[in-house]
Amino acid sequence: MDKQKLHDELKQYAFGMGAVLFGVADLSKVKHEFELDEEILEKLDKGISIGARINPLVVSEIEKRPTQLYLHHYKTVNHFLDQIALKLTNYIISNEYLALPIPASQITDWKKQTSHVSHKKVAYLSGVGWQGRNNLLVNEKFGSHFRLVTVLTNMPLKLDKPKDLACGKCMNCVKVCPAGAIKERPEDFDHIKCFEKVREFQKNNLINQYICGICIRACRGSCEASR
Ligand code: B12
Ligand code: SF4
Ligand code: SF4
Repeated sequence: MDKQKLHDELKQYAFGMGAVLFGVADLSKVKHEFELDEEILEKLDKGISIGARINPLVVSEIEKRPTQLYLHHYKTVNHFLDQIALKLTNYIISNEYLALPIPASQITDWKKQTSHVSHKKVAYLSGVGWQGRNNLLVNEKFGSHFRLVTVLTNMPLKLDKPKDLACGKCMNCVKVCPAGAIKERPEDFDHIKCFEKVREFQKNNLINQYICGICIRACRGSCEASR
């Protein structure tokens, strides 16, 4: 089957399950960065990036701190993405190719705060969005109102390319970050300040999770529903 057809078939399958973003990245040059067994990585050279919407009304409630509603939504969307990734993986395997779903949100090294694979990196390389000032992936339609998951595979799929887009003059997230972690240049983002703030929220806010959501709220894209 041709690569474009397989790409479109998987995209349709993912969208049919409720995904709103989809792209395929060539990972051959970056996969050495991933925290996975070399033997596994040798066999997999593509990453399928899938995005699911974060509900704008849930996020609109976050003013100074994360809310209970957001906590539940965060967990539900992670679970939803893991289910989509699992179904897509099984579909690929049933077509005699290899596939590995990467958890939507699992920290493997708490000291370094890393996971097996960077979903943002795969999403950027597959044209899903760009690295915003808020250090999140930003898409022209959804802003940062989406979460991500990745499926690694060796299926011969048509590859997508990174998009040449950036934040431009927008400074919405810089103005609202309670930690002062977001700067004008995306590369100056202060991970430590952000982490200290989410830890403070976790301790004082009765929310047993390192979440915030304020910089998601600020980044609305052109999605009508998020205004
Ligand atoms: C650990 C973690 C955290 C840690 C911080 C880790 C860190 N140092 O950034 C904590 C707990 C603080 C955290 C906070 C948040 N997180 Co978090 N987190 C993760 C997790 C589980 C692992 C990230 C990781 O491995 N980082 C290690 C570094 C090496 O990788 P990276 O941060 O992804 O960075 C890569 C890219 O930034 C890229 N890169 C760097 N510079 C540049 C420049 C350019 C131009 C390009 C193209 C790429 C690029 O290369 C880096 C390395 O490959 C991911 C899930 C995952 N598996 O990816 C979610 C994830 C990144 N988190 C997410 C979110 C939404 C949040 C929060 C908003 C929390 C919340 N839900 O309320 C905050 C936002 C903080 C912020 N503004 O960045 C989403 C981001 C979705 C999106 N649209 O981008 C993810 C992808 C989870 C998901 N399933 O969607 N997170
Ligand atoms: S998650 Fe909160 S503290 Fe971290 S960068 Fe976003 S707004 Fe700032
Ligand atoms: S709020 Fe504006 S500056 Fe911040 S990441 Fe989104 S588009 Fe970029």
